Amino acid sequence: MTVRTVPIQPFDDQRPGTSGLRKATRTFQQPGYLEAYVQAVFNAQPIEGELVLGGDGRYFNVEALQTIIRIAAGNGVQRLIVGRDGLLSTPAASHLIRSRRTAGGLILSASHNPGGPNGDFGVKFNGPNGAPAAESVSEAIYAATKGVTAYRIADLPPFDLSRLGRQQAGDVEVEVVDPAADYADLMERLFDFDRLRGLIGRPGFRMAFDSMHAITGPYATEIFERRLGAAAGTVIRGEVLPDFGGGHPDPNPAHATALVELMDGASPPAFGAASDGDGDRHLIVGPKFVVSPSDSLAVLAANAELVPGYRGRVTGVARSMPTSRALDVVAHALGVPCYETPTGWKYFGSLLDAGKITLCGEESAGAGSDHVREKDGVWAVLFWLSILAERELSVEGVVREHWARFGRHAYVRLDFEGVDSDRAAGLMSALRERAPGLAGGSVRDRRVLSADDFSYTDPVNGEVSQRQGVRVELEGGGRVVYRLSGTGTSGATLRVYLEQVCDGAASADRSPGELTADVERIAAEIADLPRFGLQEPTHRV
Ligand code: VG1
Ligand code: CO
Repeated sequence: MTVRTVPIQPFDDQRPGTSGLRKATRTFQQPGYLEAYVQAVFNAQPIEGELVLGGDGRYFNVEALQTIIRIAAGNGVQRLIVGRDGLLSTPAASHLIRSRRTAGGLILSASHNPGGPNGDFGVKFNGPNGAPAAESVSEAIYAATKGVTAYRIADLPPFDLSRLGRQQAGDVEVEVVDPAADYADLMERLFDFDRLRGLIGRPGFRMAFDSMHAITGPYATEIFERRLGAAAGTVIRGEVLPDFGGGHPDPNPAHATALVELMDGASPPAFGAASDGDGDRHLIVGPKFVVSPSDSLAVLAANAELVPGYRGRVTGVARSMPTSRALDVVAHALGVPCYETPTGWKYFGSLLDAGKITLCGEESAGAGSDHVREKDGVWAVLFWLSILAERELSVEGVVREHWARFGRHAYVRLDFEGVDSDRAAGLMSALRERAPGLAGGSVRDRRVLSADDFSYTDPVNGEVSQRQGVRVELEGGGRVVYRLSGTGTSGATLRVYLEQVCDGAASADRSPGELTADVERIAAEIADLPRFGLQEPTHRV
């Protein structure tokens, strides 16, 4: 096998964000761009052993995989496990890394960002525990990108990724695996599939799962239709398309409009769900009722005793800082600790590995557990179905009962997209300066209990992550969080997270928008949003 060393100029924009390196597809297609980044990963993190490879099926996925196989070979990797047709959902890749005891994996995805030649592409590196590279490793990769002067690539013919089984070329063996099989087996070990079949077979029960033409199509079809017996057609938009059908595969009411319309229409299914580009997020919808992601996480934790895989074994829970504090209330009732981490799954890995937490999640519709080291959309849907099977309640009934018992944390996120990067940075630095002085005073007649820029010290490894977002806690159960997105590919996205604790029963018929209106006015005043030209958000989710 011939290995060539190809000289290259380093690129200066390869810093991984919230979840790996995410850029416009065209950026990734520049000569040497992908190669330089992948070489930097190997330079920062030499791989001894097998590597898992797969992606969410977006445009450029297969070409990029073939290149990565050759660079991996050039760097001494002799065995790779690849999903058929280059497909692996993020949680399934995490599972393969763990179950096959490999040295790690590369997942090609830009998750909820649109795909296609004019869309986005991404690469993330997960370590041998199956978790996204920790911040320190991501920083080491970034440092390596600045010093990459050449990449090593093996001269190999392309592998046939449509054919299951092992193939050898040069010194390299590639094993092509069914992307869904091992993952579906894992789900069968965690959930009681007989009970789920009972629910799905009940007269009158119908469900819809919207794969948004992204990676969960094959997984949802295998699990819901084949293994659980849901009617053909339960999985909608199940075919994986390179441009996700032109859509934006983010499972929230702003983008999963087909599902929300179905659930709002005449004779809707009893249960609706959707997942994102790479299959790690979930949206749960009942007839005319959308579950807020932070509530979904709290509901899963509150009902963990109903699921065989979690009965009697929840040691602790965690949520990202902007996620509503609904989870904290449940943790208190369960008598287990609740950790607050920065945004991004990489911060949960150490807590999961150390057994400090069993369940965790984020307001952006990600929830997961110690079964893998990523968030997991199909898993969350199976968890919800398990709750419905045991509790004889509708989706709305489960949530209303949750609110009545634990209180309600009304929640809205405002996304201001396409903000000029300098202006966004100016807004955040003004906020950082102003925050400490707010505590003890009042804004619009509400007292500010505390205000700071969130800093996190990992309780397991002591790593410190600073400047993770400005949070302001208000008297009367209000909270505002401001941070800049780390997954966008052009300009800046400012996220403003609004939360208001309410009486669960009394507020049940009111919308999150109404309930957070006062907090929203305070949020605009504190950050002086109008002065920065930010009147109306691009989305409210
Ligand atoms: C967003 C979400 C965050 C999530 C991240 C990756 O990051 O807010 O909660 O972990 O996407 O999710 P940001 O920095 O844009 O707010 V995914 O589904 O893209 O892997
Ligand atoms: Co995702």
